[in-house]
Amino acid sequence: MMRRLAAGALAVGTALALTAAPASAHTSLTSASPAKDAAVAAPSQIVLTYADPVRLPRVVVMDASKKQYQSGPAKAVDNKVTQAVGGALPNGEYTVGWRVVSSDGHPVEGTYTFTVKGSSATAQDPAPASSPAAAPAAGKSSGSSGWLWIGLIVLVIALAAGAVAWLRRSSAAKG
Ligand SMILES: [Cu+2]
Repeated sequence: MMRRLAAGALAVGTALALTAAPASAHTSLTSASPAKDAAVAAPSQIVLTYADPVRLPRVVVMDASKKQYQSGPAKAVDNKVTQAVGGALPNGEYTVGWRVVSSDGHPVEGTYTFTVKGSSATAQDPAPASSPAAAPAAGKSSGSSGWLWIGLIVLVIALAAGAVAWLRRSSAAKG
């Protein structure tokens, strides 16, 4: 009796698994490092492992004040996504937000948290240099050097105008 029940349950389970197969073709996160809810020393990278190969990964590592710590783009190799972390993470709770495209073309996303403890870094440390926000900042600095040149040219013109005015005035005084 029990064996027949077990066999029946197995058959039903197999049938469900087969019919569910197309729907579950999009992948899921199977493990992460640091792991979900883990309390760890400051990690230098986040490694996410999926059930299937993934593409176009995007990973954000954020502290409680929404400051971001990921450094550079996430890399996907087969079913593993690696995201470097810029600088040492101060103690506290972090949220990892991730988004990947699974092999069936569906985007999959999720979040989880982990905690850093025993870190010597303080919350006042500057943000990692190579966060995506650094790119517009670099553009801005070249823009400000452009303004510096314009400022210099204006200054030269002003000096020249002043010199001309001074020469005119001194020649008028003579005449
Ligand atoms: Cu799918």
